[in-house]
Amino acid sequence: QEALAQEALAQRVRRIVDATPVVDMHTHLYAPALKELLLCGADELMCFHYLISESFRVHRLPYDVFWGMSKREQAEVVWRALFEQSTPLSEAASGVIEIAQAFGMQPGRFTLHDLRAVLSDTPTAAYIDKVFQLAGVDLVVMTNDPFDRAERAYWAQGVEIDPKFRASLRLDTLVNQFADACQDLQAQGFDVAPDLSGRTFAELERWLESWVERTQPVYVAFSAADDLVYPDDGVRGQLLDKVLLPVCRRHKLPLSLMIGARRRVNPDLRLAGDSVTQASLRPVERLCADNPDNKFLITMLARENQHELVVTARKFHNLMPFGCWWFVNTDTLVEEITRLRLELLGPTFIPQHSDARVLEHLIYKWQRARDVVARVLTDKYGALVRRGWAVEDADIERDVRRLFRDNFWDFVQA
Ligand code: REL
Ligand code: ZN
Repeated sequence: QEALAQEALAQRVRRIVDATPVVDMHTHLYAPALKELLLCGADELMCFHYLISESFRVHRLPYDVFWGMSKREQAEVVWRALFEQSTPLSEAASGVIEIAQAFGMQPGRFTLHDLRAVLSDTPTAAYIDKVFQLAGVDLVVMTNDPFDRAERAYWAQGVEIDPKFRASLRLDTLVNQFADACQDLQAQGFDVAPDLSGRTFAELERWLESWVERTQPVYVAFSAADDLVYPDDGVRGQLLDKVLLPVCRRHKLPLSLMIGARRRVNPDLRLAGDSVTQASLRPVERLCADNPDNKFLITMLARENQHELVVTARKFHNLMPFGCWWFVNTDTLVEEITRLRLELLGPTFIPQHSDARVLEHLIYKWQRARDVVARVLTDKYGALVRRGWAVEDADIERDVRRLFRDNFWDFVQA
């Protein structure tokens, strides 16, 4: 009897979770107007840096040999290592199988050749729509870097951005490599100095305002390792207090911090060479406490930081925890983190973002997020029902909408 009731509940939750479109609040996808920056198709999927790093553990090629190959050849090397010489058991490798299945590939075995035939390597409008529809996503947030020359050139032309794509301003270069940023800004005619003297703050503000105006971002962001300090009278602290936080306040933009990425631990692996570190939550706590009129979206890369992040969110309503980022985006850890957040915050967090780098990633990343969210919610609703609290479809719909879209939009618009 009880098993039957639980099964019926699972089906209701699943139906609602599947029917609720997602707002994907952090991706590395680009609107089609930014041309070659939007990646899709089988070869790009194989050259995803998650798979590249996994493939090196199998093929063991010298780095320069691998990087010297064309994208097509690299894709073939990765395919051979992870799908022919190995069973695609990892999170990233099995994701490819899920994408193929969503595109109607015959069950059984397929080859890279078959995958190339089923997926498109040009992101036509129809193809983008198809992927969004298969993924159940209706809007994605891009990661827009004003210091990326290719990207900057498109924005300078006054591109028309497809409304399914929204911008976010990613300021890692400014905040983490200020000397480089300064050189670049000086070359663009801004009167800035590496020692922050003279008109630097006013000029940085003028620069940031121009990017807010141009891209209409939904938030401003940067990532850090374990070196974030706040309060801080160093360069980063002054940039925060005198430029980023005031501009965010003026435009009611959240500041998104992605904490715990230790960059270039193995530079030979390029994008795949970054690692993880635990970080202190104290700076986040101070940021939230000292800047009550700012809003902070926070994600942390280390599993060990997840509990403290959730506790900190209980203390500060201007903190919104989001996503299970990169190395914690695995079936086991997403489940653990989602339960933890639900148990300590109720449905007032953003459970997931895709971090998609290739368009088709949206499909498997969101299928998985939906699987976990449905499983955890079913469990929690089941316990409520057994304790005598009725759970209606309308309740489930409201909760799932919050988790998949409203918590993000309400926070951005607050
Ligand atoms: O936004 C970020 O900093 C990271 O998500 C990326 O650096 C990383 O390479 C990404 O692909 C991870 O999912
Ligand atoms: Zn990312």
